[in-house]
Amino acid sequence: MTTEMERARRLVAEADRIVVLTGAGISAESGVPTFRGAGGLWKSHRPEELATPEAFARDPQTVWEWYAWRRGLIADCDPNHGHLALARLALGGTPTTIVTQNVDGLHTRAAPEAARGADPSPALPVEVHGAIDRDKCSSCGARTPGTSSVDTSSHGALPRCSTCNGMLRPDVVWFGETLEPEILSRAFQVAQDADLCLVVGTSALVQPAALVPLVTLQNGGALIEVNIERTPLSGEARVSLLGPSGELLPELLDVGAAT
Ligand code: BV8
Ligand code: ZN
Repeated sequence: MTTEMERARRLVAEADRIVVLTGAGISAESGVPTFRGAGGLWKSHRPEELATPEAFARDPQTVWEWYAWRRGLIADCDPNHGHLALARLALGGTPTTIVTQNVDGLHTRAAPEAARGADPSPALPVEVHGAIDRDKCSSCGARTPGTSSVDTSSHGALPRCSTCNGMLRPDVVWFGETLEPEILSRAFQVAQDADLCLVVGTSALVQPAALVPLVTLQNGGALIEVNIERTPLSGEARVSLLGPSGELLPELLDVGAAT
């Protein structure tokens, strides 16, 4: 009797081009809280409260406090076996592009770790919602490395751009903001070219990122979902693997979790 995992492994083995869409769930086993799960990031703060340009305009100190706290939390987290298994897939034979909604930078850190001295670039992700560890100037758009020690003691103490003195912000896409057009079109292009989409650890609620798997499906591709629960995409999946991605991805992608 063919198990779901065997069916999924065969789909991966037979795929010509793979696109991966990951969400906060892939980083849960690294210790990064998800957004909507129990004890999720947003339990303490609602997204409308803080991850919006309006919130930043109204109360930049509180928004910076939340991001500085998240930066500090993420700094203590490492890529897990799920990130590494995907990086090894992307560094292997089948052309694979990792598209992530996550801003935690863990896929970016997994790439060189998996490449072990080889060129890590095939495993570097398309970060459709930006990166929390980067700052962006609200005025001139200059991007610089961010720190988790942000002085939020007063409005005047908030970080400023060294070029134009504009207000710095975390280089992430907030609700109500459009994604960088060239990044979004690249994500849709690889989804269109793929004949297999692996959807890992996302509630598939946030648009337009959640359209990526549908683009692959519309072009006749197949979907494999890896999640600890069913989502709105589960019904569209050729195979739905229920369980933690840190355990299932090494098995699915044939890379031992131990390595
Ligand atoms: C846009 C960066 C055009 C910030 C993020 C009203 C006004 C304005 C816009 C809208 C509106 N109504 C709807 C919209 C569109 C809105 C949207 O989609 N809203 C949703 C909530 C309905 N989208 C936007 O605003 C986007 N821009 O549309 O621009 C526009 C402009 C104006 C007006 C209209 C349209 C911008 C969206 C980007 C938001 N920024 N992040 C920050 O992080 O601070 S999104 C944020 O959610 C994170 O990036 C996160 O990745 C993402 C998606 O969440 P998930 O990754 O899926 O995480 P979640 O916690 O939900 O789920 C975790 C999953 O993992 C669960 O399924 C769980 O079961 C699973 N899991 C848990 N553990 C494991 C696991 N799976 C496997 N293994 C485990 N161990
Ligand atoms: Zn500037």
